[in-house]
Amino acid sequence: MSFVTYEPQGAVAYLIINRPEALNALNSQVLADLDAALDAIDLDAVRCLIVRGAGEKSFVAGADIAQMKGLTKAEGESFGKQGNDVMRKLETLPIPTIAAVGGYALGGGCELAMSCDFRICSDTAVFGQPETGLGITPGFGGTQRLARLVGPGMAKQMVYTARNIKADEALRIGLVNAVYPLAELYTAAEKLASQIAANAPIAVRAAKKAINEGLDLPMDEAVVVEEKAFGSCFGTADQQEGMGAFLEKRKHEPFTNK
Ligand code: DAK
Repeated sequence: MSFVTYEPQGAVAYLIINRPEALNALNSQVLADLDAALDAIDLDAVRCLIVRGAGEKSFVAGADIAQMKGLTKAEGESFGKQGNDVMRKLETLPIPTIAAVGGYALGGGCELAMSCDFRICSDTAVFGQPETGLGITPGFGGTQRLARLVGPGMAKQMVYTARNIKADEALRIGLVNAVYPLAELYTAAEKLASQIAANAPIAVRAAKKAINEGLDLPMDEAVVVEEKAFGSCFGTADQQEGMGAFLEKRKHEPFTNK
């Protein structure tokens, strides 16, 4: 049985970390299942992915502490690499991804959420990087993505103090885009995902790639990345239909991903 459930619902799909008895903590089997689930996504059919945890209490409460406790230095590095490879696969998935965080997103859970394009959360959500309180550093990109998202000062404060923050603070520092009552979280995620899925997929994917790649580049090089992304949309059926519909003052036909 897999610890990750994949649920396609038309153009939107859910990826659910399904290990509620351990608050969805990530052991190497969960990471392997996540890796396989990402590989299995039908990128022709799915236009937006929602990542969530099973149950009402937790998104993911971190990497599995019970598994990590006995690791040697070499095994720790290998576990870190397995996690990093999966997070990077998620981050660079061609389609947009939304983390819908209902409850705990700690350590590896915060890192999983940060590997998505953006995050929304429940008012019960708790974020944090508790690793230094466990005698380790954050290991699935937490020392890298958090600083890029909320700035180095706030990231360092969170990592050094290992203090958890609640949803309202996560919103204030820009770690999440919006907070909803838990009962409304997944409906809100689906609404956002449907809005994304209704736009031209080639353009949305090219925009994602351009934003991600440009963030790591000096502006002179970043704008060249953007020019290539922009150019790649021209001549597509969706560009012709989108612009044609505007000029003809009508609603565009559903985009075809062509
Ligand atoms: N790992 C393993 N099991 C966990 C877990 C975790 N991270 N979080 C929760 N569980 C398990 C609990 O052990 C408990 O199992 P049983 O005792 O029932 O068998 C079950 O989930 C329910 O948890 P609690 O009974 O503790 O539930 P509470 O409501 O009382 O508390 C909590 C919820 C989220 C506050 C608490 O469970 C908690 O503090 N959990 C640990 C949170 C945490 O510290 N997360 C960060 C983990 S460290 C690296 C690679 C990776 C990493 C770092 C470095 N390199 C290679 C460099 C990643 C590190 C982390 O993510």
